[in-house]
This record gives sequence, C-alpha cells and structure tokens, in this order.
Amino acid sequence: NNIQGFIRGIPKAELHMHIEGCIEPDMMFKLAERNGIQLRWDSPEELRAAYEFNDLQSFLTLYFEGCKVLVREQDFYDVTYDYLAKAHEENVVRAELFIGPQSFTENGTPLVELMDGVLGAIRDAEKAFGISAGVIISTHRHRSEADALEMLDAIMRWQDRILGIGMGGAEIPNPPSKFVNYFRTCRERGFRTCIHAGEEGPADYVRQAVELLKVDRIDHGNSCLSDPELVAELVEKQIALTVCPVSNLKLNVVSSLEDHPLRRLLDAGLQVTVNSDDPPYFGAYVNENLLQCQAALNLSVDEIVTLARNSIVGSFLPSQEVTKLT
Ligand code: ES4
Ligand code: ZN
Repeated sequence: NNIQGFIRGIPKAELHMHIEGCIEPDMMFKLAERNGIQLRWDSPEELRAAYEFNDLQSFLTLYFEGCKVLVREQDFYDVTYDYLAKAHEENVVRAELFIGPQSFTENGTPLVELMDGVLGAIRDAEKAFGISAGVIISTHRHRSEADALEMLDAIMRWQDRILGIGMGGAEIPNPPSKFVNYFRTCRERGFRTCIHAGEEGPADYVRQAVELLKVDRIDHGNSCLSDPELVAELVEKQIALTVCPVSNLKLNVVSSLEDHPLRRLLDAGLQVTVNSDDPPYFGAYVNENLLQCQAALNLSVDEIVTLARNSIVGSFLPSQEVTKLT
C-alpha cells in the first residue's frame, strides 16, 4: 500500500553494511569456482538453508568461512558493485560500507587487491548510478590491539579514500576498553571512528565506546536504553546509532520485531538509523528492514521520514553535502 511505496521511494543512506556479509549464495558459488575453492554445500539453495543462527558467534563462524571465496581484486569488485546496484534500486543515495581486511590478508590476499577492488567498484557505481559511497575499514575486536594497529599502518596509503575506521567481531568478551590506544591513534591520524557496541554487549560497552574511544557513531547500540544517563549523553553528543533490526531478529538479540527497541530508541530522541548489516545472511536489504519494522511497530510516515533523515545526517558526508540531501 501507500506507506510501503513511501518507504521504497524515500532517499536514504545505509551506514551499516559489511561487504563480505553481502555475498549472495549464487555469487558465493561463482567466486568459489573462480578461485578453485570447495564449499561444504552442494548448491546455493543448500547454502541459503544453512543461514540459521543462534547468536552473533554462530553467524560470525559461517560468515568468516564465506570470506574465503573473496581472494582477488575482481572478487571484491563484483560483490561491492552488485551491492551498490541493489542499493541504488532501493533509493539509497549514500552508502558507507564496512570491510574487514584482516579476514583476507590472513589468507594471503594482498591489501592492494582488496582496496583496488572495493574502491574501483565504488568509483564505477558512483559514475553509473549517481550513488555516493565510501568504505570504512573495520578491524576485529577478537584479535589483539597490536593486530588492529598493524592494519591501521597498512591502510594509511589509502587514507584520503577511507571514510573512517570501525570495529566488529565477537562483542563479548572484547569490550571497547581493550582498544583505547588503537582508537586514539585512529583519531590522531584524522579518521572518523565507529564501533559495534550494545548488540550482545551491555550498556557499559556503549558507554566505553563513547567515553573511552570517543567514537563518532555507534553500530547497533540497542542496549543503551538500560542506562538513562548514557542515553542523555548520546542525545547530547548527537551520536548516531546504526540499528539493524532484522539482523537483531536473526541473531536472537530480540525475540520478535514487535519487541525491537527501535521505537523506544526513537522516542528517547536518539539519532537512530535502520540498516541491513549482512543482507543475504539475514534475508533483508535496507528497505525490507524498514518495511518489516513499519509493520511490526506501526511506524508512522513521520517516523520513516525521521529514520531516513537521520541516516543522511548521521553519515560521514561533509556537512554541505548533508545539507544538499536533506
Ligand atoms: C560483525 Cl566483523 C562483523 N561482520 C559482520 N557483522 C558483524 N556483526 C558483528 N561483527
Ligand atoms: Zn555489523
């Protein structure tokens, strides 16, 4: 009906999507064959049927296994370009894409192949679709701070073409406090920063991200609601939350979308955005996330407008670009 068309049509930004989490099953088989890799599923249908998760860790295990098919520059190009084409169809006008290079460099892929593939696809998609896009380098919190600092040094030659630095991986037991030196170094080198926090972790992890790491954005952030003083601080600092509702449902962070904290986050005055995280794994790109939330929480047109506007305002675009898009 009407609101569904409105959701699809409204210009929006996607701020929380992992390139290596956006390999459609058909693409997974194509890349495996191209690189001579034997998958443990017999068909794309069988692979898709394996997308059943108990929690973040059970997802991450399958996701890191899937990463093995991304080897050469062309592989990174193809996955990035296909996502941007799909995003453009969904009226995403701005896309800020995570990639976690440690998954690939540890298997022997040179960083230059990864970066040339991703940045080449972004350049070509910007030209072909008029979409605006960029990459955020996401390091792994289940690895050491020294590993993260090593990756930071390695990506410096692309500093001018990197939007910022993020962090993902197993949230518990890897609190933000483990990475104080790393995030200070990122900031000193002029990078914007964000970190996954408050997905499975407690409000205190979100607090650490804001107060110890001084990040510009929180990826997820759901659990902040249990700490009203923290909520006030997030509102005051206008720190955007990149919430991923269907991801939360599929990883049992929430038991149903009806129970999702999205509306409570909005009602608290937080700068909430809706995002897809790893769309093929969770079966929903960004519009499907918005559609399912609208249905489950009876979101109004005004609330959809707020979510879309928050996504543009919360992006790492320069402020004059934000003004043009809002
Ligand atoms: C994640 Cl490293 C990574 N990639 C994709 N999704 C994630 N969620 C938490 N960490
Ligand atoms: Zn994520």
